[in-house]
Amino acid sequence: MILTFRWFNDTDPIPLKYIAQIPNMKSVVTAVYNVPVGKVWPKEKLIQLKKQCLKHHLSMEVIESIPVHEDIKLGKPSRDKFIANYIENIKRCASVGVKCICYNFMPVFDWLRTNMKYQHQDGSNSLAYSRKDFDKIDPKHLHLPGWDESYSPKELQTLLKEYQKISHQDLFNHLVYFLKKIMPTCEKYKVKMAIHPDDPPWDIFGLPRVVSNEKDLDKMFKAVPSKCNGLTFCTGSFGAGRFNDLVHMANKYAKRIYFLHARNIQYTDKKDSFVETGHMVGSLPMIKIIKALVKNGFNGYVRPDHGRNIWGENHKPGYGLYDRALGAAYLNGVFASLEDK
Ligand code: DNO
Repeated sequence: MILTFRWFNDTDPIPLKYIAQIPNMKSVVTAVYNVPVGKVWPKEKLIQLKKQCLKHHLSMEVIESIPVHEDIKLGKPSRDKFIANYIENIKRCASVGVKCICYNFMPVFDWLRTNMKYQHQDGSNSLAYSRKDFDKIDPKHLHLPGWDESYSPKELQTLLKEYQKISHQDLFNHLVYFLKKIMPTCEKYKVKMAIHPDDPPWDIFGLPRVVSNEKDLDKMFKAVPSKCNGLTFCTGSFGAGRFNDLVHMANKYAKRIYFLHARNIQYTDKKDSFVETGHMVGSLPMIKIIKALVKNGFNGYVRPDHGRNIWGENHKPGYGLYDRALGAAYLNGVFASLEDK
């Protein structure tokens, strides 16, 4: 495995120097953040980011994310223009050595939680989701830190209305259209696309979601079999859906998994509520999942995903240094013992 760490570059209070001090850290996962969704990223910015990483002996091989413009997800006529820009971004990333691009196809909203600072008994805090709190949310006024994109209340209203006409099958068709258009470029420049699952893996606010479970993945890989069409296996996202058998999925899709987001959650009710926990402890069988991946030849990028705020840290939810560094140490141990033949 290749150990990586997400870094929000210009806005990230965590210096690359600290990231580089984590044992076995190899690569930085980042993106260009100040360019509107759908526009082309300046090449100079990518070169500058790469130089910053190299200064600390870290590579920059994974981008998370190049966001997909809503017109592509909605299948509007303007999508071709945005897909052309997306293709240009893939080429520009490839030109600075990027090998894997994480993205998602969730309409309007990225990941969703109902509590940014759930207090644990040990004094740490983390992200959490509860159905009871979810039911109180007005989607027209929603913004969560850590999202790649967010909209004004007016834009949200318009978008939500536009999606009323879009069925699951429509959204899936639009995903396939997008993938078929970008695959030739990915193949030519050897860039692997790694779609991030829906988080949580079910429809929210009446919006369709099509990357939530095994059936969705089978359908997507059947429609677009190119090897450049791959998956970000986000354990916490798939795992929030109790219908998902993560060990089975890790076995089945190992060869399509190019990026592992490892994080754990603890179920807090019998239905769909959960809190995020340290990487080692929780409801998800992390060791069994990683064993299944390694057994099936997984050799991709791994990053410790969301951590708690611990040791007095008060960071962007999920993205502090300390708990993610502990997660990295844990993942190092698990992978080292399994990969040692
Ligand atoms: C949350 C992240 C997601 C992810 C996007 C990928 O912490 O895992 O925001 O980056 O869904 O496009």
